[in-house]
Amino acid sequence: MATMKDISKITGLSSGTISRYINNNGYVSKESAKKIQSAIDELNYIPNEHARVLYSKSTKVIGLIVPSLVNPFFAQMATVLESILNKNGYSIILYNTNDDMDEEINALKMLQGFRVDGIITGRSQNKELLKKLNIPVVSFESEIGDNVVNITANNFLGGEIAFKTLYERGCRNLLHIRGPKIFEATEKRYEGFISQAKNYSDASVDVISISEDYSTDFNIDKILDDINLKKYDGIFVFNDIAAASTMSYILKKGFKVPEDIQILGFDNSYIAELLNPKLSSVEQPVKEIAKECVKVLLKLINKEEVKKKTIRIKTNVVLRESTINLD
Ligand code: XLF
Repeated sequence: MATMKDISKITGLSSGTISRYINNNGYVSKESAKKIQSAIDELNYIPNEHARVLYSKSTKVIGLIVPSLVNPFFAQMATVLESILNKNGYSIILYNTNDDMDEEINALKMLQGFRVDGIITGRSQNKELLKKLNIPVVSFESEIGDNVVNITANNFLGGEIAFKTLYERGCRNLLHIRGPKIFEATEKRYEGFISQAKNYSDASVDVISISEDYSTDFNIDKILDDINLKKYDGIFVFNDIAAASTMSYILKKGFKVPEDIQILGFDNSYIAELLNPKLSSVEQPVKEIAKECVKVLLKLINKEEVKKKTIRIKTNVVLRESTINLD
């Protein structure tokens, strides 16, 4: 395996210069940088990560913790976050906790052990532990407090938009399928939806709560079998994957979407386009949220001040075929 000495032999440069270039730590002239890079390419040199970490005190690794990889929104978030972090010279270690407190604690301990430079966590439940970590942390969804910066879609506004979207399309008998009460994001969606509904006395809203996010055992039939769906002309579901199962159930029962019942999801994840009919959905702007997470985390890593502790990203509705077209 090629070593720094081999690069030194080819380039005629000192190991100090080569090490500064490889660790991106100090001045190296453009000419020397070019020589070193072409020697690295020629020798297929792979830096010794242990040595590099000891030298630079940075692992260039970010821990990413998500609650559910079967939920397309989190799969998309992880993909986009990884790509932005890679462009900034960071790799990731990914943990999927299945919304399990203990799995999350285990992930946090492992990441501390790996000496990651920072952590990005979504829908975290271990707020006290996160606050105590001596590592920069950015959270999407849960508001942790202290030095942890929270970056999230404006879920309350999203809930308001959801109500208006269905109301403007003629829905007056609405059902909201509300997320698990421990999810901060979906609680805000519910509050926004209900607060808008209060402005319209000719509309009625029923709410049913679901106790968990989509998993491979998720059984929408068990939940909807007891509901008299004939009563409703519009349903707002707390996220896209649950909206997809709801729509499939409703179609199976012989209702037409959107003619009999209009359905609106939340996330605007990639599955919205793949469904039949295509799902209208309030957007969580994944790219913007991810960009902001990385921007803030890098600031925290570089010990720059971040004044805003909660950053809410504007959201909007993306209309497709599961709601009526007003044009
Ligand atoms: O935690 C919420 C519930 O589901 C999250 O933002 C999501 O909308 C992802 O699908």
